[in-house]
Amino acid sequence: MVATDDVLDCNGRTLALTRSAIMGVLNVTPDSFSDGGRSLNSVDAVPHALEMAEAGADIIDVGGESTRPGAMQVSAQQEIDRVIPVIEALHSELAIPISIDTSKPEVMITAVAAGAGFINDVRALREAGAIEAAAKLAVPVCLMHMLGEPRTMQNAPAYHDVVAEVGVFLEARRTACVEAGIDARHIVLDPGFGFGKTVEHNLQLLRDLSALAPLGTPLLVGLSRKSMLKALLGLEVDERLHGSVALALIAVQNGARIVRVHDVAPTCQAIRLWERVAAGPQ
Ligand code: 7PM
Repeated sequence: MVATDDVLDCNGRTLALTRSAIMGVLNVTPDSFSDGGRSLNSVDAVPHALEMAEAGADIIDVGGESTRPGAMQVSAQQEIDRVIPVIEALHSELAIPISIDTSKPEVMITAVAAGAGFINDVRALREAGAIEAAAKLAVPVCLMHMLGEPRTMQNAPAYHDVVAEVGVFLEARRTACVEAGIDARHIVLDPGFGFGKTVEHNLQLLRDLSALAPLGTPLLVGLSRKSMLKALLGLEVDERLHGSVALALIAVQNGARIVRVHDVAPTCQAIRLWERVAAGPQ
Protein backbone atom coordinates (compact mmCIF):
# COMPACT_ATOMS: atom_id res chain seq x y z
CA MET A 1 0.00 0.00 0.00
CA VAL A 2 1.24 3.45 -0.91
CA ALA A 3 1.31 6.02 1.87
CA THR A 4 -0.89 9.00 1.17
CA ASP A 5 -0.39 12.44 2.61
CA ASP A 6 -3.39 14.12 4.14
CA VAL A 7 -2.75 17.20 2.06
CA LEU A 8 -2.18 17.57 -1.66
CA ASP A 9 0.04 20.42 -2.83
CA CYS A 10 -1.79 21.82 -5.84
CA ASN A 11 0.63 24.28 -7.44
CA GLY A 12 1.12 26.13 -4.15
CA ARG A 13 -2.46 25.76 -2.89
CA THR A 14 -3.48 23.08 -0.42
CA LEU A 15 -6.20 20.49 -0.83
CA ALA A 16 -6.70 18.92 2.60
CA LEU A 17 -7.93 15.34 2.65
CA THR A 18 -8.13 15.16 6.44
CA ARG A 19 -11.87 15.39 5.86
CA SER A 20 -13.83 14.73 2.65
CA ALA A 21 -13.21 17.35 0.01
CA ILE A 22 -15.89 18.87 -2.21
CA MET A 23 -14.97 19.49 -5.86
CA GLY A 24 -17.37 21.99 -7.50
CA VAL A 25 -18.08 21.41 -11.20
CA LEU A 26 -17.61 24.41 -13.48
CA ASN A 27 -18.44 23.62 -17.09
CA VAL A 28 -17.25 26.12 -19.66
CA THR A 29 -18.80 24.28 -22.59
CA PRO A 30 -21.64 25.43 -24.83
CA ASP A 31 -23.16 21.93 -24.73
CA SER A 32 -22.86 21.04 -21.06
CA PHE A 33 -25.92 19.04 -20.09
CA SER A 34 -26.54 19.68 -16.47
CA ASP A 35 -26.02 23.27 -15.46
CA GLY A 36 -28.89 24.63 -17.50
CA GLY A 37 -26.50 26.71 -19.59
CA ARG A 38 -25.43 28.67 -16.51
CA SER A 39 -21.70 28.54 -17.07
CA LEU A 40 -21.45 29.18 -20.78
CA ASN A 41 -18.60 31.66 -20.64
CA SER A 42 -16.15 33.33 -18.34
CA VAL A 43 -18.62 36.10 -17.52
CA ASP A 44 -21.12 33.67 -15.93
CA ALA A 45 -18.58 31.04 -14.90
CA VAL A 46 -16.57 33.20 -12.51
CA PRO A 47 -19.47 34.30 -10.25
CA HIS A 48 -20.77 30.72 -10.26
CA ALA A 49 -17.35 29.46 -9.08
CA LEU A 50 -17.18 32.13 -6.36
CA GLU A 51 -20.63 31.05 -5.19
CA MET A 52 -19.46 27.40 -5.00
CA ALA A 53 -16.37 28.43 -3.01
CA GLU A 54 -18.57 30.43 -0.63
CA ALA A 55 -20.81 27.37 -0.25
CA GLY A 56 -17.87 25.23 0.86
CA ALA A 57 -16.13 23.93 -2.25
CA ASP A 58 -12.52 22.88 -1.56
CA ILE A 59 -11.50 22.86 -5.25
CA ILE A 60 -13.14 24.00 -8.51
CA ASP A 61 -12.99 21.71 -11.57
CA VAL A 62 -12.90 23.77 -14.77
CA GLY A 63 -13.79 21.86 -17.95
CA GLY A 64 -13.92 22.99 -21.58
CA GLU A 65 -14.58 19.65 -23.27
CA SER A 66 -17.88 17.81 -22.90
CA THR A 67 -17.53 14.07 -22.38
CA ARG A 68 -21.24 13.55 -23.01
CA PRO A 69 -21.90 10.61 -25.35
CA GLY A 70 -22.05 12.04 -28.87
CA ALA A 71 -20.66 15.46 -27.90
CA MET A 72 -18.66 17.44 -30.46
CA GLN A 73 -14.88 17.00 -30.48
CA VAL A 74 -13.04 20.12 -29.39
CA SER A 75 -9.56 21.22 -30.49
CA ALA A 76 -6.87 22.01 -27.92
CA GLN A 77 -7.01 25.67 -28.98
CA GLN A 78 -10.81 25.81 -28.50
CA GLU A 79 -10.46 24.26 -25.06
CA ILE A 80 -7.68 26.71 -24.17
CA ASP A 81 -9.75 29.68 -25.38
CA ARG A 82 -12.64 28.56 -23.17
CA VAL A 83 -10.86 27.66 -19.94
CA ILE A 84 -7.81 29.91 -19.62
CA PRO A 85 -9.63 33.23 -19.02
CA VAL A 86 -11.73 31.48 -16.36
CA ILE A 87 -8.69 29.90 -14.66
CA GLU A 88 -6.85 33.24 -14.63
CA ALA A 89 -9.83 35.02 -13.10
CA LEU A 90 -10.40 32.30 -10.49
CA HIS A 91 -6.72 32.19 -9.61
CA SER A 92 -6.80 35.87 -8.72
CA GLU A 93 -10.22 35.87 -7.02
CA LEU A 94 -10.08 32.60 -5.06
CA ALA A 95 -7.61 31.02 -2.64
CA ILE A 96 -8.67 27.38 -3.19
CA PRO A 97 -7.00 25.13 -5.78
CA ILE A 98 -8.28 24.98 -9.35
CA SER A 99 -8.57 21.70 -11.26
CA ILE A 100 -8.36 21.47 -15.05
CA ASP A 101 -10.66 18.83 -16.54
CA THR A 102 -8.89 17.80 -19.74
CA SER A 103 -7.17 14.94 -21.56
CA LYS A 104 -4.98 17.14 -23.77
CA PRO A 105 -1.36 17.85 -22.80
CA GLU A 106 -1.38 21.33 -24.38
CA VAL A 107 -4.39 22.27 -22.25
CA MET A 108 -2.78 20.83 -19.08
CA ILE A 109 0.41 22.85 -19.65
CA THR A 110 -1.40 26.12 -20.41
CA ALA A 111 -3.87 25.67 -17.54
CA VAL A 112 -1.17 25.02 -14.94
CA ALA A 113 0.75 28.07 -16.20
CA ALA A 114 -2.46 30.08 -15.68
CA GLY A 115 -2.77 28.86 -12.08
CA ALA A 116 -4.46 25.44 -12.15
CA GLY A 117 -3.03 23.01 -9.59
CA PHE A 118 -4.78 19.69 -10.26
CA ILE A 119 -5.41 17.65 -13.43
CA ASN A 120 -8.70 15.74 -13.75
CA ASP A 121 -8.45 13.41 -16.73
CA VAL A 122 -11.36 11.10 -17.62
CA ARG A 123 -8.92 9.29 -19.96
CA ALA A 124 -6.41 8.65 -17.15
CA LEU A 125 -3.46 10.26 -19.02
CA ARG A 126 -3.70 7.82 -21.97
CA GLU A 127 -3.62 10.49 -24.72
CA ALA A 128 -0.28 10.93 -26.48
CA GLY A 129 2.01 13.16 -24.42
CA ALA A 130 -0.39 13.50 -21.47
CA ILE A 131 1.52 11.38 -18.96
CA GLU A 132 4.80 13.18 -19.77
CA ALA A 133 3.13 16.58 -19.48
CA ALA A 134 1.56 15.70 -16.13
CA ALA A 135 4.86 14.35 -14.77
CA LYS A 136 6.63 17.55 -15.74
CA LEU A 137 3.91 19.79 -14.28
CA ALA A 138 4.15 17.92 -10.95
CA VAL A 139 0.58 18.68 -9.82
CA PRO A 140 -1.82 16.04 -8.43
CA VAL A 141 -3.76 14.04 -11.02
CA CYS A 142 -7.08 12.20 -10.99
CA LEU A 143 -7.04 9.03 -13.10
CA MET A 144 -10.55 7.91 -14.07
CA HIS A 145 -11.76 4.58 -15.42
CA MET A 146 -13.75 4.63 -18.66
CA LEU A 147 -14.68 1.61 -20.77
CA GLY A 148 -14.19 2.66 -24.40
CA GLU A 149 -14.65 6.21 -25.66
CA PRO A 150 -17.37 8.77 -24.76
CA ARG A 151 -19.08 8.32 -28.14
CA THR A 152 -19.61 4.57 -27.72
CA MET A 153 -19.10 3.82 -24.03
CA GLN A 154 -22.80 3.30 -23.22
CA ASN A 155 -23.32 0.74 -26.02
CA ALA A 156 -23.93 -2.39 -23.90
CA PRO A 157 -20.94 -2.14 -21.56
CA ALA A 158 -20.05 -5.59 -20.16
CA TYR A 159 -17.73 -6.85 -17.43
CA HIS A 160 -17.08 -10.20 -15.82
CA ASP A 161 -16.53 -8.48 -12.46
CA VAL A 162 -16.86 -4.71 -12.71
CA VAL A 163 -15.22 -3.91 -9.36
CA ALA A 164 -12.22 -6.17 -10.00
CA GLU A 165 -11.75 -4.93 -13.59
CA VAL A 166 -11.98 -1.26 -12.66
CA GLY A 167 -9.50 -1.94 -9.84
CA VAL A 168 -7.04 -3.64 -12.20
CA PHE A 169 -7.27 -0.76 -14.69
CA LEU A 170 -6.75 1.91 -12.02
CA GLU A 171 -3.83 0.03 -10.50
CA ALA A 172 -2.22 -0.31 -13.96
CA ARG A 173 -2.66 3.39 -14.72
CA ARG A 174 -1.23 4.31 -11.34
CA THR A 175 1.81 2.11 -11.98
CA ALA A 176 2.29 3.65 -15.44
CA CYS A 177 2.12 7.14 -13.92
CA VAL A 178 4.64 6.35 -11.19
CA GLU A 179 6.98 4.84 -13.80
CA ALA A 180 6.60 8.03 -15.86
CA GLY A 181 7.79 10.05 -12.86
CA ILE A 182 4.54 11.15 -11.23
CA ASP A 183 4.79 11.20 -7.43
CA ALA A 184 2.62 8.36 -6.06
CA ARG A 185 1.34 10.77 -3.39
CA HIS A 186 -0.03 12.97 -6.19
CA ILE A 187 -2.34 10.30 -7.60
CA VAL A 188 -6.11 10.16 -7.03
CA LEU A 189 -8.26 7.37 -8.55
CA ASP A 190 -11.86 7.45 -9.79
CA PRO A 191 -14.07 4.49 -10.84
CA GLY A 192 -15.79 6.73 -13.42
CA PHE A 193 -19.49 6.33 -12.66
CA GLY A 194 -21.51 6.26 -15.88
CA PHE A 195 -18.49 5.98 -18.15
CA GLY A 196 -19.15 2.65 -19.88
CA LYS A 197 -21.29 1.29 -17.05
CA THR A 198 -24.89 0.14 -16.70
CA VAL A 199 -26.93 1.15 -13.68
CA GLU A 200 -26.14 -2.24 -12.11
CA HIS A 201 -22.41 -1.66 -12.67
CA ASN A 202 -22.69 1.77 -11.02
CA LEU A 203 -24.56 0.30 -8.05
CA GLN A 204 -22.01 -2.50 -7.64
CA LEU A 205 -19.12 0.00 -7.73
CA LEU A 206 -20.84 2.24 -5.18
CA ARG A 207 -21.61 -0.73 -2.91
CA ASP A 208 -18.02 -2.04 -3.11
CA LEU A 209 -16.20 1.29 -3.35
CA SER A 210 -14.11 0.35 -0.32
CA ALA A 211 -12.67 -2.55 -2.35
CA LEU A 212 -10.86 0.08 -4.46
CA ALA A 213 -9.57 1.97 -1.41
CA PRO A 214 -6.94 -0.66 -0.42
CA LEU A 215 -5.14 0.45 -3.55
CA GLY A 216 -3.88 2.98 -1.00
CA THR A 217 -4.75 6.04 -3.01
CA PRO A 218 -7.50 8.61 -2.37
CA LEU A 219 -10.72 8.01 -4.31
CA LEU A 220 -12.61 10.73 -6.16
CA VAL A 221 -16.21 10.03 -7.12
CA GLY A 222 -18.61 11.82 -9.49
CA LEU A 223 -22.29 10.87 -9.23
CA SER A 224 -23.84 14.34 -9.32
CA ARG A 225 -26.93 14.58 -11.59
CA LYS A 226 -25.96 11.41 -13.43
CA SER A 227 -28.44 9.37 -15.45
CA MET A 228 -28.66 6.54 -12.91
CA LEU A 229 -31.00 8.95 -11.10
CA LYS A 230 -33.23 8.84 -14.18
CA ALA A 231 -33.03 5.06 -14.35
CA LEU A 232 -33.65 4.50 -10.63
CA LEU A 233 -36.02 7.33 -9.73
CA GLY A 234 -37.26 8.67 -13.08
CA LEU A 235 -35.69 12.08 -12.45
CA GLU A 236 -34.88 14.60 -15.16
CA VAL A 237 -31.59 16.54 -14.91
CA ASP A 238 -33.14 19.51 -13.10
CA GLU A 239 -34.80 17.19 -10.54
CA ARG A 240 -31.69 15.32 -9.40
CA LEU A 241 -30.51 17.47 -6.46
CA HIS A 242 -31.76 15.32 -3.56
CA GLY A 243 -30.72 12.05 -5.14
CA SER A 244 -27.29 13.49 -5.94
CA VAL A 245 -26.77 14.55 -2.34
CA ALA A 246 -27.74 11.05 -1.16
CA LEU A 247 -25.31 9.41 -3.61
CA ALA A 248 -22.45 11.73 -2.58
CA LEU A 249 -23.09 10.88 1.07
CA ILE A 250 -23.15 7.13 0.36
CA ALA A 251 -19.89 7.51 -1.58
CA VAL A 252 -18.19 9.27 1.34
CA GLN A 253 -19.49 6.65 3.79
CA ASN A 254 -18.01 3.98 1.52
CA GLY A 255 -14.58 5.58 1.33
CA ALA A 256 -14.58 8.42 -1.23
CA ARG A 257 -12.20 11.23 -0.21
CA ILE A 258 -13.25 13.76 -2.87
CA VAL A 259 -16.74 14.18 -4.33
CA ARG A 260 -17.25 16.03 -7.62
CA VAL A 261 -20.61 17.81 -7.44
CA HIS A 262 -22.71 20.53 -9.06
CA ASP A 263 -24.68 21.45 -5.93
CA VAL A 264 -22.01 22.36 -3.41
CA ALA A 265 -24.04 23.83 -0.51
CA PRO A 266 -26.44 20.92 0.09
CA THR A 267 -23.73 18.29 -0.49
CA CYS A 268 -21.39 20.05 1.90
CA GLN A 269 -24.08 20.25 4.61
CA ALA A 270 -24.89 16.54 4.35
CA ILE A 271 -21.27 15.44 4.41
CA ARG A 272 -20.19 17.73 7.27
CA LEU A 273 -23.11 16.48 9.38
CA TRP A 274 -22.22 12.84 8.69
CA GLU A 275 -18.55 13.48 9.54
CA ARG A 276 -19.58 14.94 12.89
CA VAL A 277 -21.70 11.87 13.64
CA ALA A 278 -18.95 9.50 12.50
CA ALA A 279 -16.35 11.31 14.63
CA GLY A 280 -18.04 10.12 17.84
CA PRO A 281 -18.26 12.03 21.16
CA GLN A 282 -16.00 15.13 21.18
C1 7PM B 1 -22.51 14.30 -19.89
C2 7PM B 1 -22.20 13.05 -19.35
C3 7PM B 1 -22.00 15.45 -19.36
C4 7PM B 1 -21.36 12.99 -18.27
C5 7PM B 1 -21.18 15.38 -18.27
C6 7PM B 1 -20.87 14.14 -17.76
C7 7PM B 1 -16.72 12.78 -14.00
C8 7PM B 1 -15.70 13.63 -14.41
C9 7PM B 1 -17.46 14.00 -15.61
C10 7PM B 1 -16.47 11.83 -12.97
C11 7PM B 1 -14.24 12.72 -12.88
C12 7PM B 1 -20.67 14.75 -15.41
C13 7PM B 1 -20.01 14.04 -16.55
N1 7PM B 1 -17.82 13.05 -14.75
N2 7PM B 1 -14.47 13.61 -13.86
N3 7PM B 1 -16.18 14.37 -15.42
N4 7PM B 1 -15.21 11.85 -12.44
N5 7PM B 1 -13.04 12.65 -12.32
O1 7PM B 1 -21.74 14.23 -15.00
O2 7PM B 1 -17.32 11.01 -12.57
O3 7PM B 1 -20.22 15.80 -14.95
S1 7PM B 1 -18.41 14.66 -16.86
